[in-house]
This record gives sequence, C-alpha cells and structure tokens, in this order.
Amino acid sequence: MARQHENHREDVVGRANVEDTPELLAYYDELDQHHVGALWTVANKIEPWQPVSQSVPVVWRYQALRAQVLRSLELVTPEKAGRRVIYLNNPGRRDVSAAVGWLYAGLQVMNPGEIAHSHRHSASAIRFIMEGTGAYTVVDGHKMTLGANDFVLTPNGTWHEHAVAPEGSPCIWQDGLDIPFVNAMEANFFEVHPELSQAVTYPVDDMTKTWGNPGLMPSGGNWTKGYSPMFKYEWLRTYEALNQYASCSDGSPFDGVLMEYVNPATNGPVMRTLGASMQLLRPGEHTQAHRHTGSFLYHVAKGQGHSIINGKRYDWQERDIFCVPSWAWHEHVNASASDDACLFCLSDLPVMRALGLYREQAFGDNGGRQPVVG
Ligand code: 1HN
Repeated sequence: MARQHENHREDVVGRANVEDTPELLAYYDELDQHHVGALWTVANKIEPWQPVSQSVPVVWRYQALRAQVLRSLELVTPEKAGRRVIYLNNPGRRDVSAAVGWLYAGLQVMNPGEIAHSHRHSASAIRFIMEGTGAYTVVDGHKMTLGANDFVLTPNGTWHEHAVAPEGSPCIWQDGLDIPFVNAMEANFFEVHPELSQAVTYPVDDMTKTWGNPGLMPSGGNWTKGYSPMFKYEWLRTYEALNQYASCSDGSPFDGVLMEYVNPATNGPVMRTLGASMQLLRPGEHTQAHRHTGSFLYHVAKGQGHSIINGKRYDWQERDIFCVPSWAWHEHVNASASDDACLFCLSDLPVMRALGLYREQAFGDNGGRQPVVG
C-alpha cells in the first residue's frame, strides 16, 4: 500500500509539477526504503520563492510576565536550575526553544547575594538589564557592573558568570543567545568551570573604559578575537549618541535614528553571530514599512507605541519584547507626541551579512504604510 506523500505541485514553468499515480507512489515507497527520495516531490517546498518563516510575531508583555518571573525566585535556586530563566517560546519554534528564527531569549532573575555558576559554551550571548541594582557579570576575569538598559557580551568560548551584589536589589534581565543556530549547526559544547566561580583578574569595567571611548582607541591596542573587546555597552552613552545623531540627521525613513553597536577594533558586529542596535523614534514618528532577511528581537528600552507586522498591529510599552520574523513587513510607531521611544534590537544580521543572505525590500504602496487588519 503506497504511502500518501505531501504533494507540493506548482503549475509554473521551472517548478515541479508531477501528478501522483499509483505507480509513482509505489516508486516513492521503494525509494524511501533506500533512504532516498525523488526531488520533485519536495523541490517546491524546500526551495520556496521567498523565505517562509516558522516564527510568528509575538509581543511578550512585561506587565504580565514580571510576576511570573519573580515567582521563580521562590520556586528554584540558581544552584539547582543552573540559570533561573523563563524563556520566550515562540509558538512556531517550540521544537527548538527559540524566541524567533534561530534566536533564543529569556528573562533571568536573581536575588541580591546570588551567584550563578561560571560556565562556557559555543553559543554567544548578551545580557540586557531590565531592572534592579547591583548586577554584574564576569567574563574571562573581567568584571562588568550593570544598570538598566546596559548590556554585556558573553561571547562564545568565554567563561562567564552572573551575580547580584549583596547590597543590590532583585535583578531581571533579558538573555539573548544564538543557541538554536549553534544547535542547528550541530556545533554546541558546554562546560562548567572547574571551580564553579572564576577570579576577577582585571580592574572592574576595564574593557569598556579601554575600548568604549568614542573616536579613540588605546594606543597599541591589539585585539584580534572574533568579538568585541568592549564587553559592556552602557545605556547613557548610547542614548547620548542617539541624541547627537538625531540632532543632525533625519535618520532612515524605515528605521528612524538607528545605531548599531560595533566592535571598536573592527567596526563590525559585536559578535560573529549576534548583532545589536538601538533605535530612537522621535515623538510621533511613524516609520515606513520594509522587510528584510534575518530574525529580530526588539526590547522596548524607553517609551511606548506600536508596530505593524505583516499587517497586524502590536502595541508595546517599556520593557515589552516583541519579534519580527525573517522577511516580515514591519513599521514602528512612537505613540507619544512629546517623548522619544527607544528600541533595542538583537538579531542574526551578522550571519545574514557574512553568508551573503541579507536582502531587503521597501513596502511600495500607500507611502510605505501597510493596510492593517486587527
Ligand atoms: C546561559 O549561559 C545563560 O549565562 C542564560 O546567563 C541562558 C540558556 C542556555 C544555555 C546557556 C547565562 C542560557 C545559557
């Protein structure tokens, strides 16, 4: 009895269009026994005309999530859990625990005085602080102190541990990692530090003080690793830079005033697989719609508004996180007539660019505005 196979026929020249017959179905069954298949039964599916994202647009509302995240403080310890994290589970990507595309993200919470084991892995990460005081991260002996809207890199292969100083307050932050991507590449290793915790062997915040000065490089500074030596990017400097740029530029009609965080030694992305940017939307600004390849996870660092993604409206406010899947139309609106809004964005753009897969398109109709349904 021949198996039914999914038929993806298209009546277009150059595309597969073979009708099922009892003889062919029997043939497919025989092929299957040899662990092979006829390409024309799957060609149209595996070579779509344009990217087909499995991810769906989602807004994770902080107002709803915060209490759930805090509850985990009572339910598990970092010792038992490894990391006390509530992860963002995109309904289309549950199989790989991704927030969008090949990006993982979660909300991690820690009490003052807690320390999470030092470890390292092939995945790269950023930690973007949402609330609380006293958070710090140690990366390969460099300690970085962290406040709201600061973020720290924990690049692949680096020993890293997170903690909150005893005199601090409960801290919540967003983790963002390339785990699903590294797993898809079947290249992920994980190691726990033999001493569970590593020594701090450099002056506190030295990497940002050394490499984070606009327009200035340390004389003789030599950095050849594949990630930024500036392990921490601070919110105040970022916000100031955005305002400086906004004071003399209209920015982009699609992105507003957007700046990418860079590796100061190369001006390339902060890490090989993960890119980060902060964009400022001026009061009342409504960007034009466009789409591009790559997966994007936005974190509302400041303000409130909404985004229209594939023709549907998603409202957001400060601390909400939302995703824009690859090749989805999107435009952003700052709801305030008096205040700016700032969106932090984590993406896999460095992968798209490095592999020659980046592509973008403007929404041509209606002055770049999508028709909105719901
Ligand atoms: C990790 O290292 C962290 O360092 C957070 O805080 C989440 C999820 C999977 C694997 C490693 C962290 C993680 C993770």
